[in-house]
Amino acid sequence: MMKMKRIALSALLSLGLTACGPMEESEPMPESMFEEQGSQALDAACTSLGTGITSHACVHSGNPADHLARTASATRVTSAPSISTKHTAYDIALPSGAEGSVTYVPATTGSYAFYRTQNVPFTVINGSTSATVPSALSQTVSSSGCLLVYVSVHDLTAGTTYIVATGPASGNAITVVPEFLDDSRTRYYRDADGDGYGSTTSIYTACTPPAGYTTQRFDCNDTVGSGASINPGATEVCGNGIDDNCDGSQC
Ligand SMILES: [Ca+2]
Ligand SMILES: [Ca+2]
Repeated sequence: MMKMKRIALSALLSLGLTACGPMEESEPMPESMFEEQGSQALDAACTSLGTGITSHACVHSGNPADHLARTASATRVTSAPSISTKHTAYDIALPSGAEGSVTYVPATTGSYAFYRTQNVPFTVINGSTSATVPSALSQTVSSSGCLLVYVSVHDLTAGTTYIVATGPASGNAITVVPEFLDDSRTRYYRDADGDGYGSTTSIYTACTPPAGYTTQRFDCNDTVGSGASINPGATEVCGNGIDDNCDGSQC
């Protein structure tokens, strides 16, 4: 019974707590995952955010109903206005020509992406220790029709009050969209033969997957070379003895 419970726990963890970076589902769950499940950080293999999480943030920034206004504190204090609600675009008014501060208290430990409308100084500070939380990843954002231009990812601990200091910024204002990476993961399937359809081996990540992965699945032959012409998008060729289009039958 204990073994079954452990297997079930392992399955749940792999579905819900896999770190941002790629992890082959066929790999066994490392023991460390059980011990560190509450403090996972951005995986070292994650070098950029995938289009899924960026599109998600852009939807919030583009929806007037998802916007909330905040007036930043002029000083770095843990009593500064909060921007802790996910899926929200915070329109932050900054002190004229100067930096301003808001706070973020994560509900869950993990990696958080802070998308924003200007690439200006942006510092995340642990309100308890005053230590700066370095960005695990930062990059420009280029998404058609989206006002978000920059994002940085920070590994945060649940319940800690973080001071987010930003600015000065043009117009003394900046919009920030906080996203939790585990909320916006996409499943990618291994496509060894490069035909655009993947096999059952997959990774589930908010990051850009390594080369050779696709969002389409159901490739019944992912063999390099010979499998490239066999996939759900192929035309069935009668009489060749092959299920070319992966529908389970030949004609
Ligand atoms: Ca394939
Ligand atoms: Ca067929």
